[in-house]
Order: sequence, then C-alpha cells, then structure tokens
Amino acid sequence: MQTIILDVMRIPVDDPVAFTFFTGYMAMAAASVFFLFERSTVADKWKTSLLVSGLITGIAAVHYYYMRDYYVTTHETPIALRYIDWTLTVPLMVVEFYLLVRAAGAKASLLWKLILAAFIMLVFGYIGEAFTDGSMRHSVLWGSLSTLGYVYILYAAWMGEVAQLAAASNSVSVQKGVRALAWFILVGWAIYPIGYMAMPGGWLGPDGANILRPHDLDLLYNIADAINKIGFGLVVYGIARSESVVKVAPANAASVV
Ligand SMILES: *C/C=C(C)/C=C/C=C(C)/C=C/C1=C(C)CCCC1(C)C
Repeated sequence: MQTIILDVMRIPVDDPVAFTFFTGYMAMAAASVFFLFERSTVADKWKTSLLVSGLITGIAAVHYYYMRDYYVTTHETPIALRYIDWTLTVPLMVVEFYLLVRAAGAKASLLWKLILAAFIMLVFGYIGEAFTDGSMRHSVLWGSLSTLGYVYILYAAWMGEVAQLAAASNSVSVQKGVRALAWFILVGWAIYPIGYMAMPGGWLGPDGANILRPHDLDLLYNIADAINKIGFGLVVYGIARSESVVKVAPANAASVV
C-alpha cells in the first residue's frame, strides 16, 4: 500500500510576504462584510458608496486568495493577478470620489477622466513591471508615463475639479472626507511608485544593485493595499455615517427648539 501525502499549503514563519498575502486576504474579506452589512445603517443616498467600498475590498479579497496560493506554490511574484486586481479596484476608488462630489454638481465627464487616468497609470505600470528587460531606461520610460495618470488624479483631488466641487458643497463632512482621501492618494498611493523605483532595474537601484530583495516589492504592495483599500472605505463610511446622523437631527432639533 502506498501512502499518498497531500501537499498542504504552508506558510513559513520566516516569510513575511506569505504572511501578508494571507492576512491581507482575511482583512479584505472582513472589511467587505463590514461595509456591506453597515450599508443598512446609512441614509439611502450613501448606500451606493458603501456598496462600492465593499466591492473594492471584496474584489481584492478574491485576488489575494489567488495571489497567496500563487506565491506560496511558485514563490514567484503574481504580477498579472496584482494588476488585474488594481485595474478593477482603482477605477472603483475614483468612483468613490465622484459619488462624494456628485451632489455638489459633478458631471459624468469627471468620472470618465478619472477612470481614464487610472487606466493610463496601471497599463503603463504593468508594461514597465511585467515586460521588463531589467534595464533602467525601460522602467523609467513606462514609470514616467504611468505617473502622468497618477499626477492627474492627485491634481484633481487636491486642486482640480474634485477639490473645487468639495469646496463648493455645503457639507463639512464631504469637505473633510475628500481631503482625507486626497491624503491617501498623496501618501498611501505614493508607496507604489516608490516600490516600483526600488525594484531591480529601477531608478533607486543603480547599476543593477537591488535595494529590494526579490519579494520585498510584494511586501510593500500588500501593506499599501490594505492601508489604501480598507482606509478609503473607512473614510467613506465615516462621511456616510455623519451625514446620515445629520439627516435625522432636524426632527429632534425642532422639538427641542
Ligand atoms: C488598491 C490598489 C491601489 C490603490 C493601487 C495603486 C497603484 C498605484 C498608485 C500605482 C502607481 C504607479 C506609478 C505612479 C508609477 C510606477 C508604476 C505604478 C503602477 C506602480
């Protein structure tokens, strides 16, 4: 009789990359449950925003499930899965912006401009990372093109249309919320291009010297994803909650006055 030992998935204790793929998966899944259940506690006009938050972390959770498997079995970087995830979730993150300022008069054209910028950022980033010949010239070229998309979103959030619409809205929580999301884009999203520049063949690794070990980029991206996707959702949740409370207040206030 032959004994068949099934190969179980192992998470080596000294492998922080595998660990963050696993915890990232759990965190995204838990966040989705949270956002979707909490939908029922906010005013109707905020329900779409919470649904989108739940979709962002939900889509990420599914990708993390596969990325974790891919990484643990092959010990390679799941570049394609990573970019498929981002191509779905980053446009949804700009949808969150649009939904926040829609009441202040945002037009659909703003949404399309932001989505286009997100695609430019990700498609060029993917070419720079996946089809790399390891040369610095290659990664700088595609990274710079990608950065154009990033800068547009950054500009819209801090000074452009999104910021102007938020300022024009008469809601303090929308103003604060848009500012908080703008910080996420400035600081949280900056982790990605910094990681990209530090990869082998990148700007920060001159003469082919790698300042990142092979899978450090995965580690950085995993941490950034959790901060950005769950953080974004929580900011939107905070706005939705405080706006929903304000909606109820006038009735109580009237009886007090
Ligand atoms: C949930 C996933 C998010 C928020 C992913 C964001 C990704 C970026 C901001 C990536 C940006 C890049 C550049 C600005 C230049 C180099 C290539 C990228 C794609 C890493």
